[in-house]
Amino acid sequence: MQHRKLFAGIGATVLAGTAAFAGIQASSASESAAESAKPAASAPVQLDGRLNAMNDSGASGRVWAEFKGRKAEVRIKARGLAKGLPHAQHLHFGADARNECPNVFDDANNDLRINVAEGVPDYGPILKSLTTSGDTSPESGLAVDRYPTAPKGKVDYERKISFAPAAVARAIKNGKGVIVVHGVDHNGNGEYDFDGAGASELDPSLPAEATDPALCGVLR
Ligand SMILES: [Cu+2]
Repeated sequence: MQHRKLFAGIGATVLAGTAAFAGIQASSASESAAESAKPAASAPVQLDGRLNAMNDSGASGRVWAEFKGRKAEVRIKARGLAKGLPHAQHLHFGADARNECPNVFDDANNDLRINVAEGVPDYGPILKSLTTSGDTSPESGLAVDRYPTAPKGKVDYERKISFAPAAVARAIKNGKGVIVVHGVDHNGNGEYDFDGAGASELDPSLPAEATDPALCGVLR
């Protein structure tokens, strides 16, 4: 019984120690200790996820989020991204979305790319723009001057993000948020240009290279 508690997870280990002491007095005491080992509503919720390459970006990464109530400390570490170019990154969520990452079958127009629009049935619209400063609403989705630029292809990002309403925060905590890092240098010429894949379906003034997803991962 005590043995099982030790493997019950982060935080529970400490409580299991308390239960061991309580167990000396009475078995009912050990039961109430087990009861308190259940996370309270306000206890931090830890999520993480692997970021997998999309569109042959060659990138890889990881995401973590620690929720305290409706606020989350979000961290993204990635490598292998197009160097020295802005990489828009968002937390996507849609109540009607599948809450997962796209796959090759989502390439509706068979152009061998998954653009942002083709991924929307999977990950939904932007919920949070994971900018380096200022606004984090969907309006900053393409604020390319406020996103990491991946020197040497690497991103190490950390920021506290507020979520509202509570139902949305709950959905993310329940594993329905999808992280997408955008920006793929399809033709490998060291810049986002229209020769790579034409204009973005989101904003024709931007090359599709700037908006195509490079990494995707579900935050669970
Ligand atoms: Cu996005």
